[in-house]
Amino acid sequence: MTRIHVINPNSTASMTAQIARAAEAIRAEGTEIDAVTATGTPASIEGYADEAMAVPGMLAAIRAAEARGATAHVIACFDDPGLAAAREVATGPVIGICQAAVQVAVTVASRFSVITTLPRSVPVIEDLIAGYGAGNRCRRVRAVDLPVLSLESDPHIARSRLLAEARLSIREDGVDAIVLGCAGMAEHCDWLSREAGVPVIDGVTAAVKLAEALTGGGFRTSKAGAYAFPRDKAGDLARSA
Ligand code: 5HY
Repeated sequence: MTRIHVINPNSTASMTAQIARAAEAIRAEGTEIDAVTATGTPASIEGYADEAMAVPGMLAAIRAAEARGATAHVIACFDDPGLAAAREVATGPVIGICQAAVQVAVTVASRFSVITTLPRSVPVIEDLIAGYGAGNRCRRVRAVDLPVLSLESDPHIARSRLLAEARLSIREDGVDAIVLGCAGMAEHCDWLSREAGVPVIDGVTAAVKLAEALTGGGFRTSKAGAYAFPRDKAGDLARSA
């Protein structure tokens, strides 16, 4: 049985619904998608403080999903917030949509650029991509200069900006693929690929398919090292007394 927990770390349910639609559209026969909106987290994640404030609610959702039998987890936020912490509390594999999108991009293209929302997210994503070892394959991280939630409230503006930025990237960056740098862009993926004429990679799709593959291969997060479950500290002080 494959049951993929897709957690939206921000607290905007309508964004989770869009993410869930994208996951349901590409899931394999027999895969269950358990899409969840985090509670007590920012309405959208735009930078380091929002990320930090989203992690506790996200970890609680991961623990609850494990109790419901999740075989893998997808963190549906392109900042991959709390990815390592999530792996500590999970038994199934935990996949961030940025990491998954990057793995697909370096497999299907020689060079890619990312298009995200606000300029403040550009260095965050640049550092993520460098950490995933793909810095030499990513030409540039671009931004459409729109807040995350306006992708939903102003979809026509979002599409025109995405297409303009994608065309610039193909011309200026010399890329053969584009990565969408926000979970809230998922529903524009196929349209943008047709209009731009290059493969466009949505991290939700990439992560859900990777989660299916890892589940199918029986892979689980290793508890032999840094991703071991968090220690219980209750007895530590008593021992040192
Ligand atoms: C995301 N923020 O995918 C990120 C990406 C961004 O609330 N969901 C968010 O645009 O910063």
